Amino acid sequence: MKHGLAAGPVQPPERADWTVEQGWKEYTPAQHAVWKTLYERQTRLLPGLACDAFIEGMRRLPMAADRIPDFEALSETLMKATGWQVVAVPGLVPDDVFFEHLANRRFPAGNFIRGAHELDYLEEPDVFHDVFGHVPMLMHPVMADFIQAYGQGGLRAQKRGKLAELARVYWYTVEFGLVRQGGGTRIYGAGIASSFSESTFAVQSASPNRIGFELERVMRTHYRIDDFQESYFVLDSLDDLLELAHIDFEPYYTALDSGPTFTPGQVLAQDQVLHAGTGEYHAN
Ligand code: HBI
Ligand code: FE
Repeated sequence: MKHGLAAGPVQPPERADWTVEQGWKEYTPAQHAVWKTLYERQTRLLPGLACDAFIEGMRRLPMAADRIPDFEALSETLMKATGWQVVAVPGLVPDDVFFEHLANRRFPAGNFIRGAHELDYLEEPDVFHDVFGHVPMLMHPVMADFIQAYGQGGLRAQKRGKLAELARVYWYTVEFGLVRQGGGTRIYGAGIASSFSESTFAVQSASPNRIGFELERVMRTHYRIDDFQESYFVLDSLDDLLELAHIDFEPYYTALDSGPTFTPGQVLAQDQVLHAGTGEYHAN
């Protein structure tokens, strides 16, 4: 089901936008069973850890334990709620292709699923990460606008040579974002919400830093792609993303032409530290 060779050149796409058929009928019982295992584990875990918007989005979508969701059915529900669609892709797509989809409110989702022997290891975003992790938040009007704005901004950032900086915003919000809710801290990022072990780590472990989200600070902060994050950035409210969606990044890009960058675990004097991490996890 996964296109391309394991260690070789990527096959050229049949369509310019890299979309493929989901091929729902080709999923095997074993693949539906992997979805079921992941889905049941995560839906049991997330109440109390994920924000209300995530749980509400999940509840309203045609998603269940018994089968891998059909992208057309998801799109129908999403379209009515926020004007988004889910389209199938064979894996990671080039940045400009990714941005073009988001700018047009199409979320590219991997159509393949990880194997039963690698439930917690992912080389590329699969259908569980993309659909279970991302699609519930696309039901939320503010996130729906923010991700579209990221796509539009991505195309500009590429031309401006500031893609790495903009990608950090996506990483620390859409993928690994936390938000304050009712006196606590909750998950809204898809990278966390789709991961069994990182869901509890991000919210409950003493190890990572939890720091109030500040745009320029985040744009200067490197991230880990190989392990849990050392720092999570916390929004006061999901509504903060609405402002972020409308910000002119140009002055930030100019500011970022000089000044420091920060390592993933660094804590600064200027930070609003909600929790100072012990760092014990990454020390081991
Ligand atoms: N392609 N399918 C897919 N999913 C992603 O999340 C993705 C991608 N291509 C590029 C990309 N992400 C990013 O690295 C950009 O956000 C910079
Ligand atoms: Fe993702």
